[in-house]
Amino acid sequence: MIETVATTPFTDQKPGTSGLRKKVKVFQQAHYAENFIQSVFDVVKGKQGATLVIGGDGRFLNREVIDKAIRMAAANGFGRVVVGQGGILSTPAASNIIRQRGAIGGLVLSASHNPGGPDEDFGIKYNIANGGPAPEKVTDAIHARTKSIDEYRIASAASIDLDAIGESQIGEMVIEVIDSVADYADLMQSLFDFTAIRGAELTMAFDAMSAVTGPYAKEILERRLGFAEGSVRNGTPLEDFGGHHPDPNLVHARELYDLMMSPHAPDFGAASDGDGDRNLIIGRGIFITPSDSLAMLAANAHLAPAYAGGLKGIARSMPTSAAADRVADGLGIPAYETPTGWKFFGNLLDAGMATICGEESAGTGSDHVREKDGLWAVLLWLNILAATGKSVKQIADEHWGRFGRNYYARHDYEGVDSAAADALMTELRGKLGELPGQSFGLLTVEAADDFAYEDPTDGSVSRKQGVRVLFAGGSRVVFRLSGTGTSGATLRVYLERYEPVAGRLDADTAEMLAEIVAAADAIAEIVRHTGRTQPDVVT
Ligand code: VG1
Ligand code: CO
Repeated sequence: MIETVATTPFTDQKPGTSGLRKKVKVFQQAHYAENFIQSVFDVVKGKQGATLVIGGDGRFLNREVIDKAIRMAAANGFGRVVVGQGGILSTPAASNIIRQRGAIGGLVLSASHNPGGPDEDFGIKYNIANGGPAPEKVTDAIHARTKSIDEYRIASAASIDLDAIGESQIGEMVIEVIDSVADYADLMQSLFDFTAIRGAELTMAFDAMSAVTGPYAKEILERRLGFAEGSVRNGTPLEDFGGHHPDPNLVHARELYDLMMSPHAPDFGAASDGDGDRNLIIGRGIFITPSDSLAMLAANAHLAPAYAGGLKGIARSMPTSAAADRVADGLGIPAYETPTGWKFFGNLLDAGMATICGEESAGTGSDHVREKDGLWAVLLWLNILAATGKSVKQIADEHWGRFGRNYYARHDYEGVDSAAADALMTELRGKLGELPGQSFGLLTVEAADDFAYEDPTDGSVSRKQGVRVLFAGGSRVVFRLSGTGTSGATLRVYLERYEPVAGRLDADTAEMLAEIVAAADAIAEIVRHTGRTQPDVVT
């Protein structure tokens, strides 16, 4: 009952920042998902008899692709597939299960913060045995395999029941359907002081954005921590996220933001994305940028039981603000700067060089798993609020009073013509040598480069990870193209200005960054290349 099916390669199966992401319609082409999954299996060594974890964020196509993946795993000799009930596993929960079960790896089916539904996006990502996204050498091997694949193996089987917890079999392979939430909720309970959080009697609003975190948040926040019923909003995962972008930023989580700025604001507001690895943090009357959140969490992490012994190091992606570096400096621990994407943190975490990692794109996490983790960040904030009795605003003000403030924003230009975006980056790269010494308004360029990263654990080098322009005084602008989009190009412009402790710590972000915004356009000629005078999204 194992069938070997002849196929021909697709030319567009190169994994991006976080796996292969395409329109659902692309994945619906005959053999498309199968080709990619077989290419993954072809590069996984030692799969005979091994355990594979499979789960996704519940978006349109989730069940269909899981069904194929399970039957292909059986035909490729895996011994056991562990799958979340209903096909549901948040990305951090999948990472946890891979680690707890000693699995060889896992397939995480998600397009994260991208919209879902028949006309929207889907994705497949392979995670390795440490629970983290496959590093570049693995994704490169998968991509190479997609270009030459000529057959895949699949078992024909009676339909697989993803809804009933328990075991069944296809041939020799066991399929184990597990509770999607329990192990993850237990892990969170082992890291944080749930008794203190419960006792603090805080109020909160958590927007699950009709995505995967709903069941996790209800179990942890409402059941285990005693937050009032209804504290979790949009808590039922929907195949199309109710038609919204499950992206926890000030544009797509506008309702939460408005609530937190209103007189009815609870103590704490938070949201997560499609697959549960991102977080948005808003206190009463104050939005905390993800870069600041990383820094504030790192500075206060010792207040939570799991981190009471201190941190080994802090890692951030290059476009993330340097606020975390100042904390590392203050704590006397190393700071690391990696390219965009969680896959670059895995080695640092495995080597015990870093404990907390973060990205400006609302991703924060620690060595408890090998993915960023939205609810983890929410719980660490709650633990800090409970332990200190302070408000989010107080924590932020005191942090800036101690370390200074990195004003920060990201401007996204979406759906830009790919050729125009490539031309912008190529021209920019071409003038890096002549930028130092040039002035733009009051800003003088001190250095400019194309970020390259050498992994300190294995020496692997990743080049062309984004153009950095550093100005005298610590301000900066970074340009890079997104690697997660599914149509056209997205230009991301990251803007940062440092104000020391004695400077203006309570000013308006847009006002503080205005000069850098003007310099960014002058340097990269955004208007000329893209025809856009305004970004589509400011976060
Ligand atoms: C974006 C973010 C990056 C993040 C990645 C995956 O990538 O910038 O920081 O790791 O999404 O996040 P890009 O290449 O579009 O800038 V998730 O939550 O979508 O898996
Ligand atoms: Co995500």
